[in-house]
Amino acid sequence: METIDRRLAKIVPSQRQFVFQQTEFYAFIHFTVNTFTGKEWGDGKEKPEIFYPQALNAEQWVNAVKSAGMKGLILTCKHHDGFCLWPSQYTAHSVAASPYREGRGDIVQEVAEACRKGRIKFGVYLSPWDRNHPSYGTGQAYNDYFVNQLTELLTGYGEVFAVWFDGACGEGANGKRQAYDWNRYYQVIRKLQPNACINVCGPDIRWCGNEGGNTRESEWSVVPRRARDTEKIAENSQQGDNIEFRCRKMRASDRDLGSRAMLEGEKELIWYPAEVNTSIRPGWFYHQEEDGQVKSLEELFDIYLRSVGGNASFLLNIPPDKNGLIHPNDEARLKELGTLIQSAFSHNLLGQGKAAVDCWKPGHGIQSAFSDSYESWFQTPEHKASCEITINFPQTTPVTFVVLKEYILDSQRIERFSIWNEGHELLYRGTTVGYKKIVSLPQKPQVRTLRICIEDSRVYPTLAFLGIY
Ligand code: FUL
Repeated sequence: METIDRRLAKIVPSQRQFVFQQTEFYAFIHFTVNTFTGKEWGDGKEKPEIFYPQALNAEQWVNAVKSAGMKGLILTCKHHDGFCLWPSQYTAHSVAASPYREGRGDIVQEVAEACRKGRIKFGVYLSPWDRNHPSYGTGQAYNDYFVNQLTELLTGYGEVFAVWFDGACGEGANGKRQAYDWNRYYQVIRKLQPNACINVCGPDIRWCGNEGGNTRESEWSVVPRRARDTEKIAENSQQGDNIEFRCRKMRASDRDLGSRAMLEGEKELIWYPAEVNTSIRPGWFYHQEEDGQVKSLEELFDIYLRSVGGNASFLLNIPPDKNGLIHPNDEARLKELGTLIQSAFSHNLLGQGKAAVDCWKPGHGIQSAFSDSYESWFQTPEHKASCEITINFPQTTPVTFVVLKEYILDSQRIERFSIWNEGHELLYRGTTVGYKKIVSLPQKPQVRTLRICIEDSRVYPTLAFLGIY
């Protein structure tokens, strides 16, 4: 029988997931009638006349996003209130009925174009829960409506890198019950935008399980197939479907989704990497009273290190204000964050040192991990699940970060590693690496020698990149 570690090490990303994971850090933009009412969830009864951002400038959004080092943007084209930021031909509840650009505006278009111009990726959020459309709750008619809207978004605005499906539904036990035809939605997306990932209520990218920027100690991309259903709980519990049972009580927030012990006995396994989403302010939408509550630089950098540097991608929400602009406080913070990230990782000290390893597969020596690309990678011989990498510096050097990246095209394998100095002093002990692990050494140890011990892995470990900063 095949051993569990061999079975797990066969699970690899699809091409679209692999490309997506390299996006690392990208923006969420929450913007709708809520921006004008001050609410977080609109009820669908808002008058389109209230939607009037008089200075909207999508290029300002894109510039702010780029200044933080983000490589994509996902726009709430329709939030739970049902108001569409594009002139959908399937509803009157849209920008077309608002005073914005005298009813001739199309914010999806403006944002998609600004992204293209700024060379970042563009993605769409389309809320399945719709509190405005009369067909919501009727079954097929709403699914048709939803597919029509998806089709508009996926055919009218160029390449889309992500379709973000929110699991939220606040109808409650006595509210409307809509059976979403997920498989039909997925088929439409695959057909119209085959390179797009479907996030959260979708098969490609997994919600990390909280909205506070919390991350797991050990983040695995190889998880049980049933992890795909956790975000459909809100919808299914409304329909009396016993998904709790089907999911064997698995939740997106569970601490362990992918250790060997957890996966033992799981019939179906999938590659399903995590995404951490949080807002730069307390709310998802802009509220003037939160102008003084923009997350601090330290907090944002910390979330970045734990998400992008913890085998997850980071989706950071920045809500434009009533004028249709990103507030100067948020704008300034994004720029600071970008500068900090850039300076933290600008100078790889590995170049000054001499690296050696105690074993390697021919053609995959440690120097194969020196350049940050997937063209070459380090690998131990097939039967060795551990190895020891030693880096000697010509003089004592302060080290703040160690960056490790697995060659994930060959799965996620490392289970345990540690970092030591020349005095056999333990500097760090960790578990998973995955797409990227940023080890923070806030005490900035002065080292002459750094030893990285990969202590255990699934069959054999790989490294696509090793960096020391
Ligand atoms: C939640 C929604 O209810 C919030 O309004 C927001 O869009 C967040 C990203 O997802 O489920």
